[in-house]
Amino acid sequence: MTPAAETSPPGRVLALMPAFNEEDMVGVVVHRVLGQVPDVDVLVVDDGSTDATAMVARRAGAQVLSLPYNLGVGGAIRVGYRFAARRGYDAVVQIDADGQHDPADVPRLLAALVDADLVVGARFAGRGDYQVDPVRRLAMRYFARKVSRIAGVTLTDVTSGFRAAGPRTIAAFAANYPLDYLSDTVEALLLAVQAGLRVDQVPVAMQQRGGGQPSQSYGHLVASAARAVLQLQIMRFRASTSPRPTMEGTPDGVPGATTRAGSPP
Ligand SMILES: Nc1nc2c(ncn2[C@@H]2O[C@H](COP(=O)(O)OP(=O)(O)O)[C@@H](O)[C@H]2O)c(=O)[nH]1
Ligand SMILES: [Mg+2]
Repeated sequence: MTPAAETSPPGRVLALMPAFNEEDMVGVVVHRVLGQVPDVDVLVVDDGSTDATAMVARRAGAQVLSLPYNLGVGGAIRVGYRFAARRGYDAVVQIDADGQHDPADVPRLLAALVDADLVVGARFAGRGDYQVDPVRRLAMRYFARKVSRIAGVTLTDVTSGFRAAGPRTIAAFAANYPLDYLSDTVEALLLAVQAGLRVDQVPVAMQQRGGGQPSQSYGHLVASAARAVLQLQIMRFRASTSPRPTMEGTPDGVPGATTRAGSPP
């Protein structure tokens, strides 16, 4: 990939940032994203934060949608995709507000949209030295294997929330985006695959949190993982008993897309 390709954004780009009590880092992240992509618009979906997240984000140059009560990450992302679809954005890049995703990776994610409808920023795929505890790591590997098998695409990090989406994915996710924790990453990928969208991944570096608190307790993580496993089994069963649906029947239908294998890890 040439440096020119890395720096040319695919049309109008919206950086979509779900944020819950991220006053420590959201300003830095917004500022750095604005520095990475020419003419990017940044939308922070402030999800009932009780701190100064909205004010800090606005001061840094973001548009802020403040939700009246907490919808969770999936709900905030769905709101963001609807915003992008209505306003005719050509690409969305989802990036966390806590500083864990490096805005310097955004141009590479966007550049990969030339050949894909949805690009996942894959941690542990050769860039950076981010560590997670062994239990989480095991769960992540499990989901990656399952999703890759269902999708017929090699994806090594299906719980990453660092993603870029092209116009077809924007239409699909504006129409339907899963709300539950973990579904917002794992199930969203499967929805894209089942809609016939092309999914790919690029390696990204992952940082430790820059401030604030992780949103999920360990107990909630385990419960979410159990629910996601069940969901996967149901989706796999459905996939094995019915023909793969396309988006042609949906209001935002985007016919003609195909799925192809992602990059190897
Ligand atoms: N909109 C919204 N964003 C949230 C919520 N919980 C977490 N986030 C944001 O989602 C991103 C990832 O959250 P985090 O707790 O760091 O998840 P982790 O990185 O998977 O541990 C961060 O930008 C958070 O601010 C929520 O309830 N609503
Ligand atoms: Mg985080």
